[in-house]
Amino acid sequence: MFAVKEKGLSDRSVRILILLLAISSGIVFSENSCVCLKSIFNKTSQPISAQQQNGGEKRIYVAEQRGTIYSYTSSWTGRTLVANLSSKVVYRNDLQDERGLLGFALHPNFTTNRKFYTYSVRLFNNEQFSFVTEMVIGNNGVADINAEKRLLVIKQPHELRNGGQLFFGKDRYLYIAVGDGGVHGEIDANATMAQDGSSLLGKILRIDVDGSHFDPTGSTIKGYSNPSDNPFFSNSSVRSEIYATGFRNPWRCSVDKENGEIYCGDLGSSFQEEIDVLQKGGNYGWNFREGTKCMMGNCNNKNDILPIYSYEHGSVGGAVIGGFVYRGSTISYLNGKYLYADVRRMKMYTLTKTNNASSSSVLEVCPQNQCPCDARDKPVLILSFAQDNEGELYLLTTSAFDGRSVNDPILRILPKQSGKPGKQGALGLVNRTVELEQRGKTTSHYSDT
Ligand SMILES: [Ca+2]
Repeated sequence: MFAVKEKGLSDRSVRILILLLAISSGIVFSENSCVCLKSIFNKTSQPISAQQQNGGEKRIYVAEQRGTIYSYTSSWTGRTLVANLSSKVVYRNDLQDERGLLGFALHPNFTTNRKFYTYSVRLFNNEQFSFVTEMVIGNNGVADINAEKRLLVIKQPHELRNGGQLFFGKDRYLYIAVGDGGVHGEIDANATMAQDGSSLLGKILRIDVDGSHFDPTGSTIKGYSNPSDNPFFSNSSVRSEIYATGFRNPWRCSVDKENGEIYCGDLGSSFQEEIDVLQKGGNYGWNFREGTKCMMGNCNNKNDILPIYSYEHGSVGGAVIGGFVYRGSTISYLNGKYLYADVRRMKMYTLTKTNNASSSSVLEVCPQNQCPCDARDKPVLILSFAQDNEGELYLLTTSAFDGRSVNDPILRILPKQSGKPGKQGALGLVNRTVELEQRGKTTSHYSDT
C-alpha cells in the first residue's frame, strides 16, 4: 500500500482501488457477512414462541398462536402435546388476527417446579381480555388445563394491538408486554392508555410469580406479588405492576443472556418502527411520540426515552419483529449484536448498540454455494425469533396467510460455509411485500394503520 502511495495516489484512491479489486475478485468487504438457514422442524402451526428448558432433559417448548403448546426432545423428536388451549383462546384462522396464544415462558426453576406461563386473548361475556396464566406440567409431560391459574386478566378494548410477550428477567421476575389495545393510529381513545398509569395497557409489567398478596378488594390471594422495587410500587395512582410505560404494540422482547439488558421491538403506526432497551420506570413515548417523531403537542420536556434505534417506513420495512442479542459461538461476527426482522420486507437485520448512535445493517442470507446443502431454506413469513441454551438463534415462521398451515418451519441461523468467499446474495426470501399489499394484508401483529 505504501508503494502505491509513492506513485502519487491519495488514500481515497487507494481505498477505491482496493474496493474495485475486491468486487472483481468476488469478495465484498462488509461489517456483516451472511448466514444460512436450516429448517430443523417443519410441522408447527403459527409458532409464536419457543424456549428450551435450561436443565434436565433440555426439552424445547413451542407455543402456537391457535393455542397449542408442544414439547420436543432437544433433537426435535418425540413431540408431546403439553397443553391445548384452543378452546379457551380466541383466534379466527387469519394471519391478521392479533389474538390467540401470544406468549409463553418457562419458570426459571422449571426443571424442578414444572411451571410455565401463558399470555392469551380470550372472550368472556362477549368481551375480550388478555389472560396471564400459570400451569404445571405433570409427570406425563402434560399440563392439566383445568387447573390453570389466572394471574392477571386485562380488558382489551379492541382485537388489535395486544402485545403478548412473556419473559423472565435475570432478576427472575416475569415481564409482560401489553399492547395499548388501540385500533388505528395514534389518535384513537385507546392509544391514550399507554400514558395512563391506572391502566395496564401499553405497558411493560413486572411481577413476582413466586409471591402472593391479599387483594385490597377482598381476601383473595393472587398468584403473584409486585416487587417492592417496581418503579411505581409506592405510587397509589399508578398500578404497581408497571415497569415501563408508553408502548404501542411491543412484538417481541428479549433478555441479553450476557448482561440482562431487555430489548423490545415496538410497532409504529404510520411513520417509524423502533427498538427500545428498557429502563425501570421509563416512559417510551407512545402515543405522543412514534419512534423519534413527535406526534402531538410539544414533546419537549416530556422526559420520554427515545428508542436506541428507529427507522422510517420504507425500504427497511414497516412492521418490526424484535429478536435477540446473539450470544452463540458458531457465528463470531454476530456476537453481541441484536438481531431483528421486519415483516414488510421479510429481511433480518443486525443492530450494533452503542452509547451514542446505534447502527443497523441487513443480515443477508448467503447464496446457495455458501450454504451446506441442508441449510438452504427460506422463510416465507417471520413471526418471531427464539434462542436456545447455547445462545444460537432461530426464526419461527409460517407459510400460510390463513393461519391454518400445519407445516410451518422453524429455521436455525447457521454460519456460512467457510473457504468459499463470494458476493453476498439477497436475503433469498420470496418478496412477499407486493403480495401482502395486493391482498390488503398487514399480517398478524404487524398492523400499521
Ligand atoms: Ca417509543
